[in-house]
Amino acid sequence: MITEPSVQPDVVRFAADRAQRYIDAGLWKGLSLATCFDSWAGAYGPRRAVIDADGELTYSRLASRVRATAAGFAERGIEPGDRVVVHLPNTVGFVVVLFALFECGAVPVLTLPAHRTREIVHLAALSEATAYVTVDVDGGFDYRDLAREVMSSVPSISTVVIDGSPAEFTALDEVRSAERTFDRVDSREVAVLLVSGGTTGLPKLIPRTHDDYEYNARASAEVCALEADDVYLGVLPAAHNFPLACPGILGALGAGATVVLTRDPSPDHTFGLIEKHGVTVTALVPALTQLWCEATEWEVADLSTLRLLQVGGAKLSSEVAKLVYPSLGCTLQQVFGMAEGLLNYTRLDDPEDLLITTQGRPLSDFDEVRVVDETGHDVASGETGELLTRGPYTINGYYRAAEHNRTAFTSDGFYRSGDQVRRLDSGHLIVTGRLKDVIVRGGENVAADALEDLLLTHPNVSRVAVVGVPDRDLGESVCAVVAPRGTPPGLPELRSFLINAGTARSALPDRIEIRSSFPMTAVGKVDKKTLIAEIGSRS
Ligand code: OOB
Repeated sequence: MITEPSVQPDVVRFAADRAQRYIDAGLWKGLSLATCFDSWAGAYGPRRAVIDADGELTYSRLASRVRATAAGFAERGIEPGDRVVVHLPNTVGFVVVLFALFECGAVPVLTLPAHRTREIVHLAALSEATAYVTVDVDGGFDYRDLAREVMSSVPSISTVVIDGSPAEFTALDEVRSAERTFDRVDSREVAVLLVSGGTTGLPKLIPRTHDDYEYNARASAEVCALEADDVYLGVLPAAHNFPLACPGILGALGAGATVVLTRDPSPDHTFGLIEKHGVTVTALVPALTQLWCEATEWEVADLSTLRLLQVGGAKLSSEVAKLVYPSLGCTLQQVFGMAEGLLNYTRLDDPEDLLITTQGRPLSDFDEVRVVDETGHDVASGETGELLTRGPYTINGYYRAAEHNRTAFTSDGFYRSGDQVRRLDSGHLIVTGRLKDVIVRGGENVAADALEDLLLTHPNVSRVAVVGVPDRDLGESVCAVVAPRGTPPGLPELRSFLINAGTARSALPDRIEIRSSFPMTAVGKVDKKTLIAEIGSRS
């Protein structure tokens, strides 16, 4: 028998007929992000492009820094197609490095500041990156120590660049050479490798092309009505899809707006920035949203310029959603997105009940969304099922992951999101849970999210995470981890509260843990895996 050699492509491309439809419809423009950036710089030259704690750059100044840095990268051996691990906090340096890599045709691997040796070594090795760009010290952590570990464990890395004091490495400020021209990159090639957001196992890499990512940012900017007078505040880590391209930094720069970047998401710092720079739009995860809303009670700052608060990354409870307008005075936009592609937005003129209770509807008319049961059949409208999707900016496979792609995608190219949703007749989606966020207690399935939603309506519960902890008799027991508001509630009280709300006895929490804070993932979602490990290690 002759066996085919196993060819494992790095990237699964868009099917030709779909690609042609996206081009014909004018969604994909056939431009690389470097070409786009050039035209933005040409159109908006003297306007302010980016601002951080150390200063600001106009579009023209940013463009010359980008061109000089791109030339410097090339002089240090970075070639078109090379992968470069970018591990930077929210600074102007991040924006310069990102566009300089686009300019010289390299592919940034966008890691988050909270990632540590385990993730960075894995991502650098998987992508066979040739360079690692990071910062000296941030948030009390010395990234140069991490750079040493990356250098010694990943043989492909030959260059380390540090934004700040470089120690034995190269300073970003020195990576500048006389400008030169680079060949234009094909817009169907990979522009960035994003990191998957899962909280289990090691992250995967998500290849986003120039065509799809540019459309992602431009269409998002349209939905948010971003214009040149807008000021976008980047609070979440800039390397995450949400603040990077939904519409985020790329959408704002494409619209000629100003981007303000901060490393400190706390209200006492960010409220001052909103007032100082006249911020109009920003994006937060639910936990920060709640903190910001509460902080308006004691922080005195003029937030009147803020017109839009985007919230996404995890389910926003309707309790917190209701607080946004009264406390911050701006429109709430729920965003249900994924680095893999599909974005859902509530629209600026949606009625209030949709803004508060739904996670939005697909960005593009070309997004295909299916809601299916366990057998893969479409459920009736309004029923819960798993969301499957494909479309003009959704990947067709993870990077270098042929094995995993076989189960993560259907045979006709739909991405299996693992998210459980309900679709309303308006097309708006309500996220009801994660397929995997189910606790199996004594053989019965308990949906953690459903319990969390109910518990949040208890007056003494400020925040809650329901997790399954290993249990000798039940397999898993249900633990409600509660950050209290006022007097901490007791277990009997919470159980009778849930019974009154119609919860089955088999799904009641077996225990309660009172905590003031939760462990968070790199972008600020509750990190249930760590929470379970912490609880497990104490029981
Ligand atoms: C965003 O992207 P990722 O890749 O970090 O995480 C994606 C996952 C989704 O599959 C879903 O499980 C969850 O995060 N998620 C939400 C949500 N937004 C994301 N779950 C409930 N409600 C929401 N609003 O998190 C992301 C990417 C782009 C824009 C916004 C968020």
